[in-house]
Amino acid sequence: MPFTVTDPRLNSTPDDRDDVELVVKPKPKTQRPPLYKVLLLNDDFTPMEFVVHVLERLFGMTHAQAIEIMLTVHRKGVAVVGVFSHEVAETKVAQVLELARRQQHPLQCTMEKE
Ligand code: TYC
Repeated sequence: MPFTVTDPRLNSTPDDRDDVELVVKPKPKTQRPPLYKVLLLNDDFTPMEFVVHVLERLFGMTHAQAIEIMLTVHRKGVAVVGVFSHEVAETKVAQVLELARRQQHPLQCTMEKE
């Protein structure tokens, strides 16, 4: 005697089976604050030693790191010198511009959202 299939799951497509687990990534409740790159720009007048001094003093670089980054700016026109919160990036830019202004160097520094 032939038997009848009564369980509907045995006669369904994968989409409507009730044994399929849905894995939903929970939306993070805390958003990370945006980060900002601080950029140093090249010019023809600021002395290399002054830029190296600024990078050591304000960005905690070793002398070797500072020379490397200064030369990157000199050759390429711009380099990222650090990534910070909005407030810290603003402070770093202001400090660079103030040191340059005091020595009458045209060194430019700016920030950009990452
Ligand atoms: N180009 C400058 C020079 O030849 C050096 C320099 C490097 C200036 C980096 C600015 O951000 C700078 N004296």
